[in-house]
Amino acid sequence: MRTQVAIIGAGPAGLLLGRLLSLQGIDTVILERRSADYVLGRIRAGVLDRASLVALREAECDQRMKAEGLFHDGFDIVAGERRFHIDLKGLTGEQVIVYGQTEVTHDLMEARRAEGTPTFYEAEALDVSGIEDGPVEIVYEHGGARHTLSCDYVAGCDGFYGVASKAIPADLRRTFERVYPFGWLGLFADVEPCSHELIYANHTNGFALASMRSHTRSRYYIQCPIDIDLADWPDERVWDELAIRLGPQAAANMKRAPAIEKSVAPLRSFVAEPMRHGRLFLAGDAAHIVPPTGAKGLNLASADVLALARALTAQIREGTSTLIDTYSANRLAEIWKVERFSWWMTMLLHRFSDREDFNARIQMAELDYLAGSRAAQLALAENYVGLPLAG
Ligand code: RFL
Ligand code: PHB
Repeated sequence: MRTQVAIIGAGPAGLLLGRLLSLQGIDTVILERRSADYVLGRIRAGVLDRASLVALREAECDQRMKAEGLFHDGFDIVAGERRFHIDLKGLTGEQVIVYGQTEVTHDLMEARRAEGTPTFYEAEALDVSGIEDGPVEIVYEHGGARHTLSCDYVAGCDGFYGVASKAIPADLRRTFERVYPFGWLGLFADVEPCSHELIYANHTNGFALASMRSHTRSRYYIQCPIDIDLADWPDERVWDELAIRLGPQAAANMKRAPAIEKSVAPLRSFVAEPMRHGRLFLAGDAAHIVPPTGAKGLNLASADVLALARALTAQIREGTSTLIDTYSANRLAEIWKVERFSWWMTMLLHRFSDREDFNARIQMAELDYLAGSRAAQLALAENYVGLPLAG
């Protein structure tokens, strides 16, 4: 089999790239290790910023998001006894949209199905070769047999545990990582949210977040030790902890119901440099991870893919290499800003058991400053809605 751009991974990054390239008349094949149902069943991101909005619009896949997404003007921060509002719209003129990653994935899968462009599910890429001097080939396993996909370019959209980045020689690759000493226990329930906007809480028991997917579906998270046994966390215990951490106002409005999903996610910051080597390009979680506190993972993937689709289109259709040559450096400059923001939000809102009193006091001072300073709120808001996109 042969294609112009082989895409490894059918998460949001891979599907979005496939769609943007198809609209430019460029051939793609997507290889995805999991089944379509498995990919659709992964409950992850909930908040879309400017990058995802622009990307879905360019992909002509934003109709349902615009009709069913919840447009939010801001969110609340709870810190100790105090609850204050970050007025995203008033500060930046922009909103964010609550629209689940599962819905984004569903819409992109449908668009690809309607185009008739090939996606192979349960097709695991095992090896990528020839990215420096060709021929470029991907060996993959599908239906119990090994196959080869030949292509002009490879897009590694295969997430944190993917294989694409391993094709970059180890001596040219540099990674930066910070693993946080806790995780998030997430709970999904078919109940009305406790607030019409998100609530981020810093409590002495640890961080908590009240989010949602719709007016009838809530998504909650609490900070927890990474090695907890979920059997020790029956739903009632999670609800009790949420009620404590989110504060009395949220607790009074909180409706409880059995969890339809409950899981623990680790928190990590990670960047791999460079994002391009020869004919291989990385995008999304394959190149970087942010802790979810700033709601940026999916949005960063969207911004990568917007830039990569433009770069590959210019190269393939016009033979202009400027954009592919600058892809890695330009994206990394933006990515590090988002890494900084996500790290800052994480440091601001979580409990660090090994922290000295000094650091705890600094955290309280920072929250106090944020509560009272328009300048500090603007700095938060402009990052949360998404910094301006290059180009
Ligand atoms: P994905 O979604 O991990 O997709 C990669 C795909 O590649 C496949 N794959 C392979 N396929 C073929 N061959 C191989 N060898 C392969 N190896 C891997 C995988 O099966 C998979 O389908 O990466 P992508 O597309 O880059 O998308 C990134 C986002 O999924 C991620 O950044 C976000 O979910 C992060 N995130 C959030 N982002 C936001 O923008 N806003 C949020 O509110 C937000 N909340 C979250 C989050 C992530 C969370 N978790 C669970 C980590 C909340 C949580 C709890
Ligand atoms: C979510 O709804 O899953 C969500 C929202 C905001 C975040 C992280 C996750 O910062």
